[in-house]
Amino acid sequence: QNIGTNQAENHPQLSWQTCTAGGSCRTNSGGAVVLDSNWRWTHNVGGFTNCYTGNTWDATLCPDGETCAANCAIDGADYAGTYGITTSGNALTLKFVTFAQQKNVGSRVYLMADNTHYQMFQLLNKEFTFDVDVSQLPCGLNGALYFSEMDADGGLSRFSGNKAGAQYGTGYCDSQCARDIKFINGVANSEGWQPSSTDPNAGTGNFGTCCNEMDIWEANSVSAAFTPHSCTVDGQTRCSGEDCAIQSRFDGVCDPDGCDFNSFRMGVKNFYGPGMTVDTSRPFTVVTQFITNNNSTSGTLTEIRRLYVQNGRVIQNSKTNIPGMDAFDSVTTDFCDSQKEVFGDTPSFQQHGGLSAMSRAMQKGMVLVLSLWDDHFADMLWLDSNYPLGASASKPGVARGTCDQQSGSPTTVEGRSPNAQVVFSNIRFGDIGSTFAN
Ligand code: IDC
Repeated sequence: QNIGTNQAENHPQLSWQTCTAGGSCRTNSGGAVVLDSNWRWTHNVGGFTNCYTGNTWDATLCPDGETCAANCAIDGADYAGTYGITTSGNALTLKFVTFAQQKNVGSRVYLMADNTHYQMFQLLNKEFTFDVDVSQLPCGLNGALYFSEMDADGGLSRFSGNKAGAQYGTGYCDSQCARDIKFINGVANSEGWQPSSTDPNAGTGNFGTCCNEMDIWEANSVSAAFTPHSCTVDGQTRCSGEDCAIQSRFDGVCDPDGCDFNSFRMGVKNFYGPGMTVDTSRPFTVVTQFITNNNSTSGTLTEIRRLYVQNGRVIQNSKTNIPGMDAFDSVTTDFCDSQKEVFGDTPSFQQHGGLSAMSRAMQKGMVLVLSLWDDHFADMLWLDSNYPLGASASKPGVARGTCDQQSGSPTTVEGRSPNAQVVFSNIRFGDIGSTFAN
């Protein structure tokens, strides 16, 4: 996994702020985003021959994972032209479908501290805030902002086969143990690669890449969720076999479902949406607070709180309105236990370490991920419609939003809404209460 030099890599600059109690925020220098390596042109070292085309590997350059990594390079990106990624001051826009020489769908970028390192965030006893415009995100899309427990250098120092590092967006991991990643631990994931039957640009290999994940924001204009996901492994970890949950969803080293707070799913159907309490036809501010047991950064995570600000008004999160549940308005162990029990869901979050595992990842430091995606596995119905298919919408936990069950197929959304986009802006991080006007 070498660096390709056919196109210069220039990270789009993105300014963001650090705030301290007392209310002062200062702009950090050097803020920028980098495109994940999976989206990049992958070709032979020093040449123009594709190592990977569409959703298949070149058998000559890639007879096995190690040789492939040694033979292949990932190149620089034309952020705006190829991928529809632009920044202006403190705002990042991710466009959905971009037609250049080829069709590109969605993207994933990471916040950088410098040219070769991701910005690490230690979230305990802190507050993370951003503004978002979801008005152009219809059913089936997900404009996501989240944290993954990736290496600061993308794995460059840990894996000799990885010569590209964070500068080229390597080292991704998440709690789904992503198996569509082309290089993991400096080795190509070409062995056992199965091209996707529905995605002309994706496939899955024998390996996956797992780590703790804190989904601050997974949303479109109809529904939103925030969700911690835990793992039994520490830091970015490659999985194979059933550790990647290949046969059965809950067999892996990470928790795929998480402990999700979606206001609609938690029984308040007029809270989030166009013209609602949080009016998604206009931009708004999303505040997330990571409360610890001793109100200090040395404590352990006990609660994840959510606030919104719109038109200068602070909006408290909706309160759970589900028979058999208390009026929870935040994610706590009690909320997770009660929700899983009342909805009849598998408590895989708790089984993989729950808030304690999340707490350890937050103490260590996590990387900020921003992405726009559509869903080839479940059409995003788990976020914005009734899910699972076939279950009665009146059963608590099934209804997650007002989208039609036919609305979210990638073919439909890419065809009907290629110009969809999300804008994330004004990222602020700091002491509790310091990042927004009360
Ligand atoms: C969701 C996760 C989300 C992930 C998505 C797709 O929270 O981060 O991207 O799955 O894999 C279910 C669904 C499950 C949901 C989960 C929460 O099967 O897909 O997880 N959930 O909505 N049934 C009950 C709960």
